[in-house]
Amino acid sequence: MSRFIPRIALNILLTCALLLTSLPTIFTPQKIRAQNSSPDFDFTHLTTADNDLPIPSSSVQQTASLILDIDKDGVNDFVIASRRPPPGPSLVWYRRTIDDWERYVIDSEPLDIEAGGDYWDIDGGGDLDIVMGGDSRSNQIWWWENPAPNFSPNTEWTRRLIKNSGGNKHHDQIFGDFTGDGKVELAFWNQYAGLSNGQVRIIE
Ligand SMILES: [Ca+2]
Ligand SMILES: [Ca+2]
Ligand SMILES: [Ca+2]
Ligand SMILES: [Ca+2]
Repeated sequence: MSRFIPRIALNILLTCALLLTSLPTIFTPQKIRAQNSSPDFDFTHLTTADNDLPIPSSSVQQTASLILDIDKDGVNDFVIASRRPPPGPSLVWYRRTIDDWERYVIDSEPLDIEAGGDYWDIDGGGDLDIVMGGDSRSNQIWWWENPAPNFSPNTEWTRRLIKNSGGNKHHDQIFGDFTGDGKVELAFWNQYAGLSNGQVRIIE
């Protein structure tokens, strides 16, 4: 489970960085020194508001982010999920280039994606695939097949259904070996599945 710890921390940092884009009057300096960190360690604040990054979607609700190395070049990329309204790409990734971030569309269709998401090589093809779950308007969980090495900014990934029944709302998913048999399962919350606080379910 140790692999999840740094990734979760990075996800939190990324989410905070994206949230900060809505607070330009507070965080106008481009360099933000991290509290309680080495004096030589700085964050660089990039924002779509200043065109440092392309906007992810016409949607005004960016609900989930993931950090993973999609193209397997040894450098992390990141994913942004959005939900309606208004319509727009529901899932994009930002590919790290030598000195910039390039936006690639994973899925142009509008989906009601909830906060959460995770990644794993679901099909065993040697590249990391992505999972997201539906919000309170959706009973679906989806996964997208990484098309590596055939990437282009407008080449969308194949989306497949993991769940299309039962209760709505799936706020968080995570891959792990929860049964201790050496094989990875997918666990997810299903908040509207019937119990007062929803249910945690595991799919092998
Ligand atoms: Ca990469
Ligand atoms: Ca794969
Ligand atoms: Ca693949
Ligand atoms: Ca297992």
